[in-house]
Amino acid sequence: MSAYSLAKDVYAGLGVDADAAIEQALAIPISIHCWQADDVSGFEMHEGTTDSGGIMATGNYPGQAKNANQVRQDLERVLSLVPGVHRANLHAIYAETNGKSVGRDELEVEHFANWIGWAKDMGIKLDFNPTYFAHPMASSGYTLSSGEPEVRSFWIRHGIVCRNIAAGMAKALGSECVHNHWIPDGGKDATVDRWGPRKRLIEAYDEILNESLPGCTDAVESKLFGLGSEDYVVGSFEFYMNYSLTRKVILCLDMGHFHPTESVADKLSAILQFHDRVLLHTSRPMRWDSDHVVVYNDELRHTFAELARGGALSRAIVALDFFDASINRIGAYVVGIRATRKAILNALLEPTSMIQRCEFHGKNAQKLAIMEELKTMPFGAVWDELCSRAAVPVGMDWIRDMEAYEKTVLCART
Ligand code: RNT
Ligand code: ZN
Repeated sequence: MSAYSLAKDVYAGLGVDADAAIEQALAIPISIHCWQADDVSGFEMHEGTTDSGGIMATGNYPGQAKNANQVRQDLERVLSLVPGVHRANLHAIYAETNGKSVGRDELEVEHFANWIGWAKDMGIKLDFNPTYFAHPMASSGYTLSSGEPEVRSFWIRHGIVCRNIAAGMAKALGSECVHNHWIPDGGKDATVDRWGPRKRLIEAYDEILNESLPGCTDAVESKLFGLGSEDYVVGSFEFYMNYSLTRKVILCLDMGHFHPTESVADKLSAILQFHDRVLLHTSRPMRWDSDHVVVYNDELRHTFAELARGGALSRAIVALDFFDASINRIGAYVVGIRATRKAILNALLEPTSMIQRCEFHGKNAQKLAIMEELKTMPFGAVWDELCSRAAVPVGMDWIRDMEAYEKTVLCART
């Protein structure tokens, strides 16, 4: 008897159908961020020095992708090592402009023609993000909420052209394109005008989102603090929670964007009482918003468990958001993507009604005992089966593939 059929029987004993869980777990799309491949650098050319805009990948492991072809090459390799349905998530700075300098407020869907063609070839869909950071016009630390009309209108134009690009991608690929707005705006220290920027930010988004664009699904992402915005973040959680609800756009929860003891998992059952869907940026904060590679830890497990318990897995849009330049970047991707899919599978294997019944009847010791036993159930055998059904390497086998790719491809990059 195979390890899987034994495991399947164990889960069946708890009333859980492992085959169905595998099938469901494979079908949930995970949007792979292109920016782990090149450390959030992008390929645009512009004059003057730029600040990273509050986010930064640290490390200089060999193999950073230096152009869009290399990013796509890396993503293809990654896709061959991870099970299930995936999408690719781009930022505006990944436009291909044929060596021409094109302003961020002049970008068009044509600048993403190669990406769209590639997505078609790969049979995947695209998501998109305006890039409101790492640009001379963002050097004051304020973009959409800036008090300088020129700066603010430049970024409003950027938001508008990016929505058109997202709608174009959606049309070309026959799928909605999730278009997530994150801005770095905020103050480093003792900010005394906290009202003005927030008021202007509302007005800016209202202008950007004015037109209804089929296929473009807008989301807004809050943050607690960033590099250079330690004291004040214009787009805080309270700001976006209210903005998204009143304007009917999607709220994005990045797992690294809250106080360290806050649980994103716990927020879901509150937010999804009011919202149809939520965008999740899976990330791993270490002491701060460090964007470490996602691993299969309690936070991730609890997040997906909460969604599954609420029958809400299809109401979460799952997108990865981490970047580590200190390790093999293919490895970073594969670890994070596999961990995310594992957490989804784990959630689907929970005998939820059984433990909820215990709780309902006040049998809380029994509940705790079952949950402890669940931790050492033969989950690994079900995960391996999922990988083998998806025809991707099982267990640690993918590591050799990563090493071979490093030798032949990554180390050859200069
Ligand atoms: C930054 C946000 C944002 C970015 C990406 C590149 O703190 O998390 O989502 O990481 O858009
Ligand atoms: Zn994010």
